[in-house]
Amino acid sequence: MVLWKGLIEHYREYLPVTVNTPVISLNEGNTPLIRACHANDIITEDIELYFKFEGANPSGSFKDRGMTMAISKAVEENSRAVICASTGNTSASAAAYSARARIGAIVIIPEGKIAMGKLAQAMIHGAMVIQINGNFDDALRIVKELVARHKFAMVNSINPYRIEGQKTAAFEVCDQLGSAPVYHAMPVGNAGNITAYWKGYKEYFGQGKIKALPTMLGFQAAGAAPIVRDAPVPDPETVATAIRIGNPASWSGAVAARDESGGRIEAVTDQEILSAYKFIASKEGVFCEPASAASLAGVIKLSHEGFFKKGDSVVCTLTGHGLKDPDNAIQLSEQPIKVSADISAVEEVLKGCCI
Ligand code: AN7
Repeated sequence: MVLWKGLIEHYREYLPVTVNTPVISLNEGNTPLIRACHANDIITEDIELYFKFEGANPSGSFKDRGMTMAISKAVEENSRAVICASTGNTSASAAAYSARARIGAIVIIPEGKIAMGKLAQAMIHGAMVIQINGNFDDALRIVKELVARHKFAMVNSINPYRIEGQKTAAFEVCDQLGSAPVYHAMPVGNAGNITAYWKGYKEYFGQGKIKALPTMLGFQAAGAAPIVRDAPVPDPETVATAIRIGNPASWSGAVAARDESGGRIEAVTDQEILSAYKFIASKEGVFCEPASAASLAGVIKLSHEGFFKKGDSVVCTLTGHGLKDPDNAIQLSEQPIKVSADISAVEEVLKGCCI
């Protein structure tokens, strides 16, 4: 058996690490690329649809790819504490890797607008959790001001090591498929991930590992779609709290990925997001969080416009695990049937079902 040692070890030659970098890893990466089996239900054209399930990372989101790099470099540079603003997943990941590295983590989050599982993670890993009476954009502004004054290492995706780690997801997709997909679809919030994937694909192309580049498709929530509208959104709002961001830090990276690849960045409504979210869970057996489903919601929307061709391979990144946000799952599902604890009561509700 060959142990997967995490993405820094696996893709070391592509990453800015040296023999002196202490690798802080939770064996992240190597996530499944799952072929959709019911794509025909929702997509007009006969495409090959795949999910890159990043919820299978150790803290349950793609953020672990960037965080193994950012925390390893922070330790190499003798930082004692890291800081980030977050809609939840960055804080969960930063807290986990900081715990492992035995350094402090400070996370600044919007009060009441982060999914319960993510808050639980930051707390149990021992981060200092500061909730502000504002949104993610306010939190990021405060973090930027703090790092200008104090000696914290900032681990938001403005930190270039985060992008370096996250680009390995594109490498994995190519290694798993044997080529780049024709289209790569993903949710866009702070826009670090689309920037990272595009960098990864270009590097693999430059190394001759793939013969063609994919076209990048990014999707923002309609109530938080600054890149689509080409202007910051002062009060972003969406059920997909992970991407409730009005002024993305990697805005220009996302625009470059779109334009260089000849792709699109479009908006999807909360209803479209939730319907894709339910489809992925109830028809494909994959539980992702609502923000992740923006990728498939966008692919469905484009398919209705006749965008794809028969046989196109389309990869949707499912960025985070559904367990992070149990409240949305419970609210959108049929409620459990309550009966007394005897077999006849249970049989009564089963009548007309399967017996
Ligand atoms: C599940 O945790 O910004 O476009 O602070 O958690 O790279 O920001 C999370 C973002 C998509 C968007 N899906 O990625 C944070 C944070 C999930 C996410 C995104 C996020 P970017």
